[in-house]
Amino acid sequence: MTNEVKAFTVDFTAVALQLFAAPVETLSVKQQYRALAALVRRDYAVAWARTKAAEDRGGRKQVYYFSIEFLPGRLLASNLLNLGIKTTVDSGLHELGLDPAAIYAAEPEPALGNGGLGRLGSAFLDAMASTGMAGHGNGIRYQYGLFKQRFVDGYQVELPDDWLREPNVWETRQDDRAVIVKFGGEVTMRPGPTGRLVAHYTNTEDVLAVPYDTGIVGYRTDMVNTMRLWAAEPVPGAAFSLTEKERIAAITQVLYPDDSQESGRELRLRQEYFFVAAGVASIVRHYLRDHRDLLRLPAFVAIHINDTYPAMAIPELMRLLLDDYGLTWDQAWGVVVATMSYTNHTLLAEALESWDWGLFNRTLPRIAQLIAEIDRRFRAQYDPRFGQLLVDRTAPLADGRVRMAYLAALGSHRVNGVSELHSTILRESLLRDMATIFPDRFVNETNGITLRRWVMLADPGLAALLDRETDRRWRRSPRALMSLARQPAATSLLTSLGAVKLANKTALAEYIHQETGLVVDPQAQFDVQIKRLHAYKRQLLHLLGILADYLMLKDGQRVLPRVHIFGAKAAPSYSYAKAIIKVINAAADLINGDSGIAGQLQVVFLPNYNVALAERIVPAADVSEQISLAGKEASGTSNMKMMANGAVTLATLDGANLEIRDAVGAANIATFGLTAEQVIAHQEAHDYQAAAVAASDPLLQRVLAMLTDGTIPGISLEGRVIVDSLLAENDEYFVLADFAAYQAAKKLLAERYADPSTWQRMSLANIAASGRFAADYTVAGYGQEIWGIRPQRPAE
Ligand code: 26Q
Repeated sequence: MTNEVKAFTVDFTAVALQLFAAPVETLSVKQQYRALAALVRRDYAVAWARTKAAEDRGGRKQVYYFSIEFLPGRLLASNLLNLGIKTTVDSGLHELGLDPAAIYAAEPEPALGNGGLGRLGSAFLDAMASTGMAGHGNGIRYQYGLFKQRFVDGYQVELPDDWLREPNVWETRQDDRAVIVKFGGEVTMRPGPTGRLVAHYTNTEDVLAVPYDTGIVGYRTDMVNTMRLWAAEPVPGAAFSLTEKERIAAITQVLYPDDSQESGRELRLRQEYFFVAAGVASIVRHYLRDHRDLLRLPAFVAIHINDTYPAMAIPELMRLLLDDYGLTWDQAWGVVVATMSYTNHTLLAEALESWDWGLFNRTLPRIAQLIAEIDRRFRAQYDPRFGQLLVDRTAPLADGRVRMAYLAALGSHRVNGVSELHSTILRESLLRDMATIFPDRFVNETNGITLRRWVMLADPGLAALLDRETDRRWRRSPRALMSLARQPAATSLLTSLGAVKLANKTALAEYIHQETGLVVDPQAQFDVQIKRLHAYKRQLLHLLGILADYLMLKDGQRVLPRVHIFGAKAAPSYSYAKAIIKVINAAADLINGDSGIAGQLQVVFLPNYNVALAERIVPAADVSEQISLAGKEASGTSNMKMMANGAVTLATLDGANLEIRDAVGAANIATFGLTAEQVIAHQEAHDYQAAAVAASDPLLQRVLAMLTDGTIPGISLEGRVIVDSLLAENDEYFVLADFAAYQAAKKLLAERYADPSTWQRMSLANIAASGRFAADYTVAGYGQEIWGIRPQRPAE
């Protein structure tokens, strides 16, 4: 035992004893987890305090990343890794006869997000801390996170995620930093001492916002940034009824599990204003401790708006500057625009956020007034130059609604999309008129991922191999992975890569067996689709492909042995998505139970997809399905995660898939299907006829028949709904149009897979090219082009 390991076991035993008054070996795994976490917190406490003190000295510009969702994943193992003590701790735990993996898995997952948008926020916090950028998160401390998903008879059932029933060891409640947020009431303008009109609020509903801070530990740096999440409570000392108390608690009670439609609920509006107002107030208060001149705010503070949900930061900062600090409108607006920046994450017009003016006005009267004034001044200023039509199309207020994307773009000095294609479509189509008025505001920042979590933590076998090949350089300089692709790879490297993948697949096969009872063959190709369930992401295309393969097998044709693995949650109100889940599960039962094709085709839908489950699946993927309808997926990030773990992407020409293709070369990816331009052309010409496509393809006809003719038991309703969406409703997402091309692309990947050395070469090329998608580079790009800050330790 090394001295370090020894020292750890002594410390750990002592902390455990102190916390639970019992020897560590006799504690439950949960208790062991809590003891270890307490020890880890102690380890970074000094660095956290130092980071905050350095910040208080006020010299460096700080970024505040406002996001209604964060998805950090479990923190214990990641903190150990970033602190550089994971190997020591793993050995120490083994010395004590304990199981590190079990202890790490005892941590409840903080599921404070729906998917990509929340995960991206957390990846950025990790990357900023790791590269030495002062960047903090601002969000909501939801009492209940995203629902837990179970399948009952193949149907999705949602269970509440009561994650705070267990103590959250990572957070610190900061009572002395609480702020009051005001809702409702009336606003009157009265002349103040200087004769200017001053806003007075009466009859407001006051809510206490209490911050809970979590340290964000950078990879091997002494920087610990802060993720600040706000909880709503009654103001101490104020009288309130039980219903009032409940109304307040409701603000931070639940994460909206809906990323499909804008669900215009008052509570959501209150949530948005609550965390934004609290965040802006605490930033300004903090700023004024060391500075006097609010006109200089943008030199020291950048506020980033993660999609439009925090866009009220714009009128809220206006409100503070005007009402509380007496700036003039033009001064305040200048400060706001220079401080704010906005990322758009969606091209689905129906997903753009807008609010009913009446509701908005009742809930947030002063903010509504300010938006009306922003709107009025915008029209007055730009109408003469751009004409009324264009100004009408881009103004924040239209048709009795507040249009948040226009407000966000108007009040920010930068607007970005999250992949090249997405940013282009934003500029040329979705926000085209905005880009005409403000051409210099629009930039692209392609998404990125935390390679350390997705490779070092999730795939330690691969990480060890990459350490050897790059002399560990890839950990800090992910682009160093490119050296793997330069020379023809040694056979030994390819063989090791194959062995790592097989071991990962074997581990996932064990998990599948444990969770579902199904036995899958780790030698078969693992074909994976993991993401939220959405019509545009086209899990349905994947399913139709499986059914076609099944029919071919039954006809006696040979196909490559394949295991299809799904992970996806559907919004509880999204019945079409839920129908697809049911049909995939029912098809899985039929196919997995058919002894006539045993071992050649299997389908697994793993329940409760979340970050922890992704960490099991991603390292085991051979094929990464990224098959959204072109022009719909803003970027995607599971594509990057699986690529970094050596999967080959099966992709439409959408989102970041295009950049992945450019990075790996066309030979190391399988792309297929309509381009975004072709899709738009069909939509404009109204010349797509789904039924005609089906009629001309006998295999496709048989596949569709299976959905309604009873071949798949128990789906008479759902099968009908799906077939109707394809035929009667003319297949909004062009599933049938892309079907034949999809099958051909899949077949190509089957052929490549049949020759292990060819496949391993492709796999290696993907790993080698994945470095550029590290979030370390992404945040550096934001720093350079948007926030005006630099990493202290940039990734090379
Ligand atoms: C809206 C209204 C009411 C309640 C909830 C919502 C809501 C919640 C979550 C709307 C949208 C979301 C999440 C969107 C999201 O995750 N988008 C994804 O962002 C990723 C990061 O940029 C991209 O990679 C994905 O392409 C994009 O789909």
